[in-house]
Amino acid sequence: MKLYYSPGACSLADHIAMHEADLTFERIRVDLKSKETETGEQFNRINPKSYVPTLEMDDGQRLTENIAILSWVAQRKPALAPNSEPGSLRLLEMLAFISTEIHKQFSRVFKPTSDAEATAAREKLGQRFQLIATMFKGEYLFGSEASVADAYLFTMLLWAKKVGIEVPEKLRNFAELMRARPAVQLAMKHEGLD
Ligand SMILES: N[C@@H](CCC(=O)N[C@@H](CS)C(=O)NCC(=O)O)C(=O)O
Repeated sequence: MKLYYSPGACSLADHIAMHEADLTFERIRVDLKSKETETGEQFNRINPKSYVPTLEMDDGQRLTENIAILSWVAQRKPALAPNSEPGSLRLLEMLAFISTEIHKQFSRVFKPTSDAEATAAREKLGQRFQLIATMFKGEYLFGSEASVADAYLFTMLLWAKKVGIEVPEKLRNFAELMRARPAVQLAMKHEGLD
């Protein structure tokens, strides 16, 4: 199994989740500017969408999209999904919120078409982080155990820190808790992140 990733990109969430699930996999770094892999392949040929993450299964099938890959990882290790009813839908709901309402909003911060757009996106992100902080059922999003959605949120919090977006104390504490997890430390080490 191969995970195509770029250091510090959203694929870090999948990388962390795969370690949390104790999966054995190869990591292939992708240069998102040149669209070349570290093995010298044209990434567009591997994933015509041309973005990470991309997961290649041992039978050659490829899975793309954070929501799908993280859901797949949670199916491999059900402890990484909430166990209260309806667990899989609550997970999907959370992954969709993080993906469409937080992750995608960062594009407008990283590559704004105007200063006004960047300001509006930062404001929106601040509100969304405030909101997600109220959704926690415990130390982690779904209670006392980490889920694949926590790996995704942690990655978004690294981005927030990088661009100086203030987040509530609950999220700062959560990020520290995540950072102490062996799976997170391993993934960050592999990606050359602090
Ligand atoms: N909808 C995709 C978006 C993935 C995405 O935005 N990937 C970024 C890195 S965080 C990327 O590879 N961007 C390169 C590009 O779009 O050219 C998902 O959620 O998996």
